[in-house]
Amino acid sequence: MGGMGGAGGAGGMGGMGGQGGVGGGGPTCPVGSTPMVLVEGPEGPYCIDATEVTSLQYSLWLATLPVPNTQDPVCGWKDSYVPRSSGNNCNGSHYDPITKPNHPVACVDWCDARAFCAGVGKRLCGAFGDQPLGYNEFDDSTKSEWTYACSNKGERNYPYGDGYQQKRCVDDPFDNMLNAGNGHAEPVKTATNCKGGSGFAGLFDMSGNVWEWEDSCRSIGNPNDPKDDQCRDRGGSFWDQEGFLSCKSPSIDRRRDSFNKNVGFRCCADPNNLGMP
Ligand SMILES: [Ca+2]
Ligand SMILES: [Ca+2]
Ligand SMILES: [Ca+2]
Repeated sequence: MGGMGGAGGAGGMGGMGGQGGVGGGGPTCPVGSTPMVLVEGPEGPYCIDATEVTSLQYSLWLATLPVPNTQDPVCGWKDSYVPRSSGNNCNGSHYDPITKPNHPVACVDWCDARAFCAGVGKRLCGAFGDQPLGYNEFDDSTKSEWTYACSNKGERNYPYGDGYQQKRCVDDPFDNMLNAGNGHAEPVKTATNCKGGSGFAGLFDMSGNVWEWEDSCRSIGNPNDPKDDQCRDRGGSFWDQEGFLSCKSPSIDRRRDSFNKNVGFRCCADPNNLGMP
């Protein structure tokens, strides 16, 4: 069983624990890109990135020269996956894989996030069973992969417990200044106690640091324009205080094509059922 520690999901493996472990068969998470945590979900095991996707990880994907946007009709307007370096508080520091490799990539829109996840063999977190999540189901841990993992299977309001703890995660107070939009993200896992409990010990920054895009959108505005549709992002950021930082906080309504220095993402994936029939 020692091998399961790497997946961070040993505590939540339940009945599958006996078959788990590297070399012993059972579900494991995809290797490569961002390390993942194995979660025993209500509809079976799934994987979620242990951290927000970093600038270094994003750069390695960009280096493969992904072509926008060949697969997803709602993202057919994309002509580049390079994070924005101007507008909406963005500058070159929000995607700097050389000097800030472990900072979360920010200034990316929903389509960037979706394309990255697919490009590395994962998917943007949504509903169980590899489905988009209903726009108003963000707070339902029986539906949302993101919320289920963040809330320790629906048991908690925050990854670490029921009550909000200032500076436990990278929130606005974290840098000891209430500077709202003038704050900044930290390298992933900087808030070492901003993590899930027993079953999700390796899961960091679900509250705060950067908001995280979710596969949960609704058609709104011009019905022929997917850019002005609204999509969820989750968990709040360094910009935010208590109201936006819980596992069940809704996003501000954000356009599919919106980007900002406090918005990034992480991916989910189906496990590899090694050795399973
Ligand atoms: Ca601050
Ligand atoms: Ca986050
Ligand atoms: Ca629209």
